[in-house]
Amino acid sequence: AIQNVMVRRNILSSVHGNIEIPNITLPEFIFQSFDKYPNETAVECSLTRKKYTFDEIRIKSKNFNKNLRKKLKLSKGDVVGIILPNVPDYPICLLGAIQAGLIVTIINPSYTAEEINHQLSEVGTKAVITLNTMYSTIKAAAQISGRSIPILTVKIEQAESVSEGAIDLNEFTETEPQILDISGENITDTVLLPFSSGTTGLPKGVELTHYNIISNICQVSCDAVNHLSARTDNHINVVPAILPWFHMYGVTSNLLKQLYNFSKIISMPKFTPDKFIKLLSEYKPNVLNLVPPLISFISSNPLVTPQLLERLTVVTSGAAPLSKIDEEQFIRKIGKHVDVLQGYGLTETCSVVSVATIESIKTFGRIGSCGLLLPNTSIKIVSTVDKTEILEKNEKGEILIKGPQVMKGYRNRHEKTDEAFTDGWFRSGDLGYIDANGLLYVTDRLKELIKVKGFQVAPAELEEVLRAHHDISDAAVIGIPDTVSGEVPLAFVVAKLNSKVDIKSLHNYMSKKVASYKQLNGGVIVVDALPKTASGKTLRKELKSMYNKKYVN
Ligand code: 4UW
Repeated sequence: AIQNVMVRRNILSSVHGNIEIPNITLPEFIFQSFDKYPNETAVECSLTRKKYTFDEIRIKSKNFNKNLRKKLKLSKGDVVGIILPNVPDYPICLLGAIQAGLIVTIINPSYTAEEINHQLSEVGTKAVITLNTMYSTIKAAAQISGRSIPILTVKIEQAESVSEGAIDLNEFTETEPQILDISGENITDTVLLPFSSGTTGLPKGVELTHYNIISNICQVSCDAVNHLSARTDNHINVVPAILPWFHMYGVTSNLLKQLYNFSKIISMPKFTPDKFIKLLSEYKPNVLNLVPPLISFISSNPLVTPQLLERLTVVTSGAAPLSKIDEEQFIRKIGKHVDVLQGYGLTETCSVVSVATIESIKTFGRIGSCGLLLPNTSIKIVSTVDKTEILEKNEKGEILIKGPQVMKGYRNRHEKTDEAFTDGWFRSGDLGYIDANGLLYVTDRLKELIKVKGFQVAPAELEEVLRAHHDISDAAVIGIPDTVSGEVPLAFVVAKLNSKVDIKSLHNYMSKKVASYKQLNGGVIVVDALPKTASGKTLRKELKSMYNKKYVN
């Protein structure tokens, strides 16, 4: 039952109380109940129809684990990169590498060679898994920093011939070599390294452990929170995987949680409106994990008819704020029988911190909050003015988080890790408050981060790329609101002495350097100088208000 939020010593704790977290490794946790439906489809590609059963995922990932160690001589703590779109082989690679004692860094396959190289080198990656069709791009990316690493590749079509120099993934998943299972796994060992820029600076590896990830799956799967109906012989949760598995929301909520709960996952390698609509009509899902731009897409596209979503009962939304208007439009079109559950999460918290539940919606209505804190999760709200801890309900401050899902730290970045914690509390860099019912509201972002369609865009990264341009001496990037993407980056640039910045060629330059969602779609403004603090730090806030004064009002 929902009661008033518990407050003790300035700490706001979950109304759901605490649950027990099993003391086992992530693969053991995921596989523990796979033999309930061994021969049922676990993941199926909506385009190629390639599919794996629960048993196939378990067996192939075990084979992959052993071959990685035997043939590539990889050992405990080595980092491997997965640079794949959502394909059914993804969980085999992920769980296989983790079983081998390796650490997996998940990389966006639409990244440019330089972005891929940054992530590979930042965490010392020893091998990568990618698509066969991407082999030469990935090889070139790895070679930027002089790296020659084994590249395993996945074939989309069976008929494809394996690229010369690549290792066919099938060679590592079909047979089990003679090598003992690894032993001595500690559940506080790091297993996953997604990237996040945190509150400031460049993207860095976020160290997540077996325990972090298992905790988050247990937290969102406990009776009070789980929105999936229990699987029975007569009921299967059909869940499309449109959210990319290289992002935390995708990999935990849209992949691992679904495997754990025996959903049938329908994967889609790349979102396109027509393929998504085809997926809906062919598979009639009952649960959708979405981000706000996808919710708006469903509301506004006349080809997405309510009939296509007739089996839908639950939608989750996260990664960026869901506006009241967007939520209302969606409900108006699809029907009041659908629960839209907004959640709040960060890569650093292994994804989810809080989420609305079917019961909280019933009791409190649809009021644009990010729901209730998950079990075992506490927060503090800290004043942005004087850093005091705020006790009053409805009063805004920075959200500080404690829970078993909070990361160990940023890999090889001790200073950044220290900055991210205050007395053991993780600083989210988000502004928000808790109301009298214990519902969390995230109202603004204090940190530099820009969110485009729910993806992270770090201003520092774009500024570094801009400053490397031959006509630019200084640059600052801010996020501005956008009706389609939520936010888009806008750059202020200062030209070098006797140089002129040509905006068209600057856009062209950026398109070669960074992925498409990081493009300066908010525009470029050439200025004489950037406002700075006495110590030389750019005053982004001033740029924001300058922009608002000039262009918004
Ligand atoms: N409202 C306002 C929100 C919200 C938000 C996030 O890319 P990252 O690091 O991570 C994520 C993860 C989101 C997520 C994961 C799993 C899940 O089930 C779920 O809810 C359904 C969400 O986005 O970005 C973290 C930053 O994104 C913003 C916020 O600024 C946060 O620090 N953010 N969710 N509902 N803002």
